[in-house]
Amino acid sequence: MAADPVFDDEALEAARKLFARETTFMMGAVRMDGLPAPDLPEVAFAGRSNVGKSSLINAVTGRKELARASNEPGRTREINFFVLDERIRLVDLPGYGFAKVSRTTARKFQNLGRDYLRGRPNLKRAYLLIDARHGLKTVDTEALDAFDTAAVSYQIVLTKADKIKPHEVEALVDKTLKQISKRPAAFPRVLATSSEKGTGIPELRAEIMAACAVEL
Ligand SMILES: Nc1nc2c(ncn2[C@@H]2O[C@H](COP(=O)(O)OP(=O)(O)O)[C@@H](O)[C@H]2O)c(=O)[nH]1
Ligand SMILES: [Mg+2]
Repeated sequence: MAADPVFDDEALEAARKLFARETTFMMGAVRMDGLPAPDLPEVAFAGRSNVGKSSLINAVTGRKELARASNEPGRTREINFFVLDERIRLVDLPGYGFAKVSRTTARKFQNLGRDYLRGRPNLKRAYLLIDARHGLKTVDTEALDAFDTAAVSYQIVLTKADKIKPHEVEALVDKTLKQISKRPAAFPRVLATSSEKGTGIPELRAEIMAACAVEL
């Protein structure tokens, strides 16, 4: 919802074409030593459970069932890897802020996510998803701290923008930009998306393409 479009029509069209190519589920990993070799650029999606990570991966790849297929019980606690056009890996990190699991169990998943973020040499950018109805919560702030500590470039993506009014989306983008302005690893753009309506999806594709420095 930025006033100046960051990507021109050509960049958006290139990204549309790239993401129209095949995306496949590669594998799930439960431990750091089970990760695929770091031989492709990766972007990772992080956020609280239910924030809309799987829906967003489905929306950018135009595949309704892709991430849901990996969303069976157990799978959401793994790191799931999807490969686009055999050139970019999209990484679905375990959700944090579980209400129903013990703190120890929750911490273990967070550690896997944190270890991944800390130690992944081919990670080009992490997307931290924030529910547009709620904005940044304390638990998200902890995730931001972890990103900043790990010096991983991350970008905030608001999800479910269709659930609030357009002027509220704009206000939340501005507020969130202010909240992250002093964070060293935060990318200075906030993207508002709706997987339901498709809002912001072309822009997110272009962001990913640019972050991975991939050309058509
Ligand atoms: N209205 C609306 N609902 C969404 C959107 N994205 C996700 N949801 C819903 O939010 C719930 C959680 O989504 P999911 O992608 O499974 O979240 P995850 O746990 O982060 O992977 C599901 O019921 C989705 O249908 C969106 O853009 N708009
Ligand atoms: Mg999910």
